[in-house]
Amino acid sequence: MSELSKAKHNRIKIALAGTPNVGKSVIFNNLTGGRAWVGNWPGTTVEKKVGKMRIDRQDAEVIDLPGIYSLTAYSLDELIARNAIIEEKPDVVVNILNASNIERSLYLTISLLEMGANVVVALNMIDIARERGYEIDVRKLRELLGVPVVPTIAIKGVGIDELKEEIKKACRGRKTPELIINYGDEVEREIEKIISVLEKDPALIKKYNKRWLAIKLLEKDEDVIERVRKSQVASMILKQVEKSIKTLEEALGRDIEEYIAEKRYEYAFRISNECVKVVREVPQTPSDIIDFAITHKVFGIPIILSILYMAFKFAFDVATPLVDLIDWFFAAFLYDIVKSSTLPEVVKSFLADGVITGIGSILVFLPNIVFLFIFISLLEDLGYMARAAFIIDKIMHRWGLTGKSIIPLIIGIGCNVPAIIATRAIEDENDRNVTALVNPLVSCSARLPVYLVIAAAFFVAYRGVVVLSMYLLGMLLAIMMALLLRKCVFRGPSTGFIMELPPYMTPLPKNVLIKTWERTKRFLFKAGTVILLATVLVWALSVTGPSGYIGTEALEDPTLLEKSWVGVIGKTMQPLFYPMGWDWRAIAALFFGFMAKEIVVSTMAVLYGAAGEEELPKMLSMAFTPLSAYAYMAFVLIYVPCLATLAALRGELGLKYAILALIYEILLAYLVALAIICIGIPLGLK
Ligand SMILES: Nc1nc2c(ncn2[C@@H]2O[C@H](COP(=O)(O)OP(=O)(O)OP(=O)(O)O)[C@@H](O)[C@H]2O)c(=O)[nH]1
Ligand SMILES: [Mg+2]
Repeated sequence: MSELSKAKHNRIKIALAGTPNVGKSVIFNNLTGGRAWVGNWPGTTVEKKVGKMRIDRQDAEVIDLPGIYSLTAYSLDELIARNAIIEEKPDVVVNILNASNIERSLYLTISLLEMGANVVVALNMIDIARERGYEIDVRKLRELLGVPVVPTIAIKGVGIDELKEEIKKACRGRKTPELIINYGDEVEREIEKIISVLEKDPALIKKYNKRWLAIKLLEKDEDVIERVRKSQVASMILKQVEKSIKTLEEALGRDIEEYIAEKRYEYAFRISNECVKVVREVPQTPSDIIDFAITHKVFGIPIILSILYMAFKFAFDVATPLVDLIDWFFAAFLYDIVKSSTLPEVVKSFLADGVITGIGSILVFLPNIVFLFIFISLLEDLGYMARAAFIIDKIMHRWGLTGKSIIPLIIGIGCNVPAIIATRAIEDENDRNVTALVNPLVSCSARLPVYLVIAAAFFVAYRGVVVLSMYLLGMLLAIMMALLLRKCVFRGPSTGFIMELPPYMTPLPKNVLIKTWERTKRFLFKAGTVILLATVLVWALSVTGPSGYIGTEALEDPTLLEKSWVGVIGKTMQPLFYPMGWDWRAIAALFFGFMAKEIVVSTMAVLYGAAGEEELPKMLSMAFTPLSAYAYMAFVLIYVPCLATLAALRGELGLKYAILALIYEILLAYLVALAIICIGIPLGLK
């Protein structure tokens, strides 16, 4: 082994494990100075994230993991967490408990201790426990578990230094005493028998704690059985396990797996009973009263709609002065500088009519998008998003859909890519596939610029309502498609949805800013890469055609532009959209928008020769009617997932399903746009 890989191999590993939404990522950020995504709902972290921390002048690797309730994995994210603990064998496992619900957190602690992990417990959220009138006897807890316990309030950094100290001590080799639950004489006897067979494979018991292996085998843990299968004495071990299970199930008259889990729950209950005291009766907190209204069957939905409407109002109104400023910068200032320069005509056109017009037409909406991101981050941290999921679940469940889909669907409002990755938290494969496949229907922030230019052209007075209607249409179609896919392609029962409502929390400005910045960064990155490239491409294909170079005048003269490559593309596709009556330039924009939806706007800006947030809507108001423009917005909402979303679908589900998403979306978009026209015209709409 080379020195380098040895050094890497020997690096101290610290894993953070705990139930969902307990504050693991906040603690990770505190320990490593990292920027792991923090959100007030379970399932924020679905991938492992690695950071660094200094221990005794050495770099240690800290791993943030998805939340788990036990070491039995059901969903992909749980599998990631479990493998990181079982396979990678971290030197220390920092187990984060929720002080306001210790009993629920302890099952995992017990599982970790049984495994023989070197555990340090962080008792987080003691502020919330206190608010709820609980007092925790930390000394007692330490005594009962036999491991260090550090009370923390991660968001305020309270207890973090002590936690670091305990982690350091644990790294120096102090081994955790193995926690031994007595499962009763009969079970213990069988555990012993299994252990004696396991001992025939020294390599196996060197790798895993033997008592833990024996218990897991009795629990019929498939993953552990697979590991044991690799042993040379696998058949002996499995035969003994089978015999033991049979003996025990006959003796106990019940499922052994259930029995073992129950013993652990009992143990957790006993510990929590001994350590938690209710010092103050808190009759009904304001949060309970608010929750009653917010999650109410009747009021819940109107409240969601009003909050969404407020989000758009906020994003549009507050951002207006900034939008004007950026608009001036691109459409007047930069544009004029280039146009009045002495550069050659082609270069001037390339820079001004191509790059500045195209990119400027997207960047003017940056303030709207940023404000929307701020609003979403605030709602997430406050704990409202989890409640919205709870309300929608009530409806979805009636239709045989899992409410677990809701969180990824809500994340999709920001961007569909992380939303598709977030589906990993869904256990059932059918549910996961369906949720990922319908996710692109949720209107992400990339569609916003399209709605905004069209709304500015036709629906100025009720811009908020029109934009909101697009988001609702997207959600509705996502739910309908999910139903259809569930009935036709992914048949089978749907899993239940158990979600602990997280407590309401005051959003931390730092956290909101980090999340807004991360989302904005993704948008800016897109503007600087794929959108810029597409803009250059559109410009190039506008000044050239089958006959060769046409000249930059094409961008000012529509009849000349028709002779360009873009003209050929738009004109060829136009008959397909005959019923919708769209202009060929708008159709060509759809062609390029395949790469990213913002490109629909930048392409239109180049093709209509209209820079700025006022000029483009003016041009569009001549090219569309309100009805055809509305149908166009719906088409843009639905027609294809962008390239990045397709790549995410391919990564998560495979190429076959990515293609399925592409095809169904194009068909659906066409049908919906056509339906809008066919319903609108008889109603007298134009
Ligand atoms: N009041 C209070 N809130 C906390 C504390 N620690 C974390 N939070 C909040 O709890 C929420 C969840 O925090 P995360 O760090 O995302 O939780 P997580 O355990 O990583 O969650 P998953 O990744 O979903 O498993 C966030 O809103 C945090 O701001 C604490 O000690 N007190
Ligand atoms: Mg997390």
